[in-house]
Amino acid sequence: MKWFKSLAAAALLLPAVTMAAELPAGLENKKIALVRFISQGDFFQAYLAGVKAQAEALDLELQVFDARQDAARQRDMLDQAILQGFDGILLQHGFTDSIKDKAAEAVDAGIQVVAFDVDAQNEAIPQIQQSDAELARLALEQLVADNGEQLDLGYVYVPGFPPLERRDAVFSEFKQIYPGLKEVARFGTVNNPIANSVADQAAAVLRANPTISVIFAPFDEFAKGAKIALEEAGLAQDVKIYSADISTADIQAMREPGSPWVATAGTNPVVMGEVSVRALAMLLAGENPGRQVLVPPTLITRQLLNEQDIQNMEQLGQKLPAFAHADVANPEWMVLPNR
Ligand code: SR1
Repeated sequence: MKWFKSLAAAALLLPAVTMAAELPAGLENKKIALVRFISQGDFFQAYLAGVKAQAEALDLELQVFDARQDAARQRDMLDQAILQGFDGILLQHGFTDSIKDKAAEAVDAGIQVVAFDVDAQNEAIPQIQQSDAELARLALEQLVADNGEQLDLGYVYVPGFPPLERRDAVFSEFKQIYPGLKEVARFGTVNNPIANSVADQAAAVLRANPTISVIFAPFDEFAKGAKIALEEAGLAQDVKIYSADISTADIQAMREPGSPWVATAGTNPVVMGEVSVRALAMLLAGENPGRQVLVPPTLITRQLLNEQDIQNMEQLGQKLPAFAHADVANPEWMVLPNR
């Protein structure tokens, strides 16, 4: 049994990753930077966890620059990342105007750059996204299937964010296809804490628009805000919420008895973080992940969560494998984190 014990001891020393073929030489001793505009909320915390796990699996040194929703700070941080000689930069959210020229400067300096949910308007920078049009379509089709084509709805929206703008384009199409869908109020903010700020706005909107029977809130922090307002106004049984994104906290909120939050469409944000780093690693290895790196979303209803008794993201991944892993930016040699 001595051999068995030493084998078991050796196994414990192995890194917590799934080993694939040998890593390409281009990935040795590389430093990458995550330059993020927004970080508060379940989605962004989980996204960071995915970035860290995938960077560790590939032995990439990672530094996180957190602009905390300050566009000028994000620009400065991108500048710092260029000056500090990072080999790769992952841009996460932000505004085209504040990063476009700096992102081009990074590319010209030979730094590999990828962007998640921010448009740097640069052909050399792959764009990573959750197929936002499909995500909005899934949520809106469920909204119409549940509530019919004639209804007054409230819409939570903030312009300027590419994922929200892509979802908004699909919402506009739906309103044309179904003229009976009446958007009677539009509101929204990303001021921290986002959910509470949206709740304050939603409370006023609901008071002024008693005919609203549905709220379309295509960001989970927006949906949390709408839910708080509906519950405080005693309207949780009368108004339904359709959203984007999913997290363990969201699953619990959707499953609360009498919750108005009945459906959402999304991906696993941990997977989005992993895919973002994998796309960057492919560039560092001299491979092309493609101009658009898309991760398909899935619809999740309150009914499904209750019927399958899904309590958290881990169980969601067991029932719906799309939430555990995305076969995107995943060449033969890729080393995946163990989850
Ligand atoms: C303010 S933008 C918020 C969105 O970014 C990510 O795409 C998440 O899906 C979230 O809904």
